[in-house]
Amino acid sequence: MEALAVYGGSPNISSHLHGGRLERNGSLSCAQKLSLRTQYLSSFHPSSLLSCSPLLNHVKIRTKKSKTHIFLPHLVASMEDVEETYIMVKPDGVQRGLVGEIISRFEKKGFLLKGLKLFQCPKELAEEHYKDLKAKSFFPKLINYITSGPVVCMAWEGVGVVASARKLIGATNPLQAEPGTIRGDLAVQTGRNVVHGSDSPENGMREIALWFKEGELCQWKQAQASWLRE
Ligand code: DAT
Ligand code: MG
Repeated sequence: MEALAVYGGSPNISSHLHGGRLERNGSLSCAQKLSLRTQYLSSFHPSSLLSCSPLLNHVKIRTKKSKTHIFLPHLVASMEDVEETYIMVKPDGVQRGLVGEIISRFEKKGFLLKGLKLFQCPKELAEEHYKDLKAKSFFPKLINYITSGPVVCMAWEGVGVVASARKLIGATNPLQAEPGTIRGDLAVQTGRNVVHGSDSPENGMREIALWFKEGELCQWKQAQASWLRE
């Protein structure tokens, strides 16, 4: 058996998923994506755990011999772990000229940038995005802040990207954020903490669907993919 290069991540599970019916704003709902992901993974029968499969046409495999096999559980595990997260440079980050610095942290880590735009957020969208905080006393100030100037919206993809991005971002209160994190290095106050990151894979999908329209996300493969994941 020869399997020299199996690209990790899921540019293809995503395009598979995005091939389905789209919601108003062009993205599948969390439930739709999870359901499709489950269907996709359950299509692997145990008897084909070590085989060639038409489902794997999208997987790039270079072989020395004519017959190719890959070990499917390994591939399934790597697809299962791929997540998407919504990262946003808040208006203070844009005004302070920190956009490049913040994008760079995620780029250097090796995540895949799928969507990027400068955007003036309307009040209704800010309220929907932060709806879980509606009862908080700081909610009106938070909405004013997020809508006070352009933000930079980003969709990032990768294995474990949600938790990793939260680590890169640091604690909500920048004074408690560790040095080396974005907030720890670049901010001093909770109400001006320069960047947002989704707090769960489900919210990652929800927020990307909220902030990006159909056609604004790009499916592509990183040239460096095989240097990031074995
Ligand atoms: P995070 O952005 O770290 O996920 P969160 O979801 O609890 O934090 O809150 C969202 C944003 O609301 C946060 O980035 C800044 C603002 N915020 C949270 N707690 C606050 C507080 N006690 N006073 C003022 N703003 C606050
Ligand atoms: Mg949050």
